[in-house]
Amino acid sequence: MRAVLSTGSNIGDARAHLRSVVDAFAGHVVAASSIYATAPWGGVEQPDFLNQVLLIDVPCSPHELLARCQRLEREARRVRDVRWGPRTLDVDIISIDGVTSADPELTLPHPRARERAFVLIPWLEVEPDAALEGEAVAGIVEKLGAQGVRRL
Ligand code: A4P
Ligand code: MG
Repeated sequence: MRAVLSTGSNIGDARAHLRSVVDAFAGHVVAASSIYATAPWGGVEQPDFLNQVLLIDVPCSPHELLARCQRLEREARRVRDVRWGPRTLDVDIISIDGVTSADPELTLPHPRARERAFVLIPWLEVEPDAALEGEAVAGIVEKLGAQGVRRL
């Protein structure tokens, strides 16, 4: 199974936090996008983020993958306080091939991905014909605009 992960950081050594995810999935990473500097999405005033998208071969069940992602967030000493606020590391599962789920613990595809250029633009870089619920990601991005997402 193939999964699309979105990673983000805007506290501390953001590049190192993103790299920790690539390292943790070493051997399963099919493609890694460039790193993007992105304006904060969601209305909280905070520093710009760095964001990246990874395509990985899922080495485990979807829930085990979520647990691994959350472990990486914990290892980055992420503190959850402000929703959509600043964070050392956020690892979201955007989609897993062939899996749809309405479970709030793990909703697939990620319910807010289609509103977020910081997810979709890096995703397009590594998978130009990507689709989200049957819709071409390229078309969704065209409607959204760049939202302050710059490739570094
Ligand atoms: N959960 C359900 N589905 C999923 C999924 N597909 N992937 C559950 C990951 N987690 C999923 O997540 C809350 C719960 O969602 C988890 O317990 C998990 O079981 P969280 O990461 O603790 O909550 P959060 O991150 O505070 O909220 P949310 O809505 O997930 O925020 P996001 O989506 O992570 O957004 N702007 C820019 N430019 N770049 C960013 O990276 N990130 C955020 C955070 C806001 N603005 C941003 C960025
Ligand atoms: Mg999250």
